[in-house]
Amino acid sequence: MSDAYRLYLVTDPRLGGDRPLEQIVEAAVAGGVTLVQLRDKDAEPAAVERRARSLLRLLDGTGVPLLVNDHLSVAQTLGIGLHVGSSDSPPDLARTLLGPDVLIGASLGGGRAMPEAHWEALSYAAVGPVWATQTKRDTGPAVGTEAVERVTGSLALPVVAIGGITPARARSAVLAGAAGVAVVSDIVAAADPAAAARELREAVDAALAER
Ligand code: TZP
Ligand code: MG
Repeated sequence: MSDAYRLYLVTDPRLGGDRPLEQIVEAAVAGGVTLVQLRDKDAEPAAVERRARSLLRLLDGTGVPLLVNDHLSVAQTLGIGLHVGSSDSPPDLARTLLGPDVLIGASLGGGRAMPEAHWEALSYAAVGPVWATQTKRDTGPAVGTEAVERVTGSLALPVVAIGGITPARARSAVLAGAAGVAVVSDIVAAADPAAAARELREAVDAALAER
């Protein structure tokens, strides 16, 4: 199951230039992305739901699951996974409403105090920013691969490293214990998102084989 976390694409509508998001996601999946999160901080729920439906059509038959950031109601309507930050819906509520079969993840910085019921509700934890990032403004300082090591050592959950990921850093993150990496700009802003994804995926696969 933790193979699903090898290369996690997190979308950002501001970074793709004038290319439709669907085009970038399709290319990235062809390049080896294993999970997709629809993340659009500015869109209304109805617009997020429309986008999610369009991505679901595109992902149909690929085996790549779609998660939505923040919007529990959209996840519920579409029966898809959910990623929550510290100020979003609590994971245990999300699990109760979404059921046992979808992926639910949460963001952690270097560590996050959460009631046990929240941890138990999660499918994975995202740790970051591991390296500095321009993509997310309201984030804490870079936590480094030490944080990945610490969290993977203390949590019985797959850990995904996020923040400033490049192929070389993907290797370091996996060697520190991550099940995979979550990437925004290295794929979404790339001139060739399929090639960017392929390079990241090769780095993750090679590091996992080395571990
Ligand atoms: N959460 C922590 S860092 C980050 C998020 C959503 C953004 C990562 O973006 P990039 O472009 O891969 O550094
Ligand atoms: Mg959030």
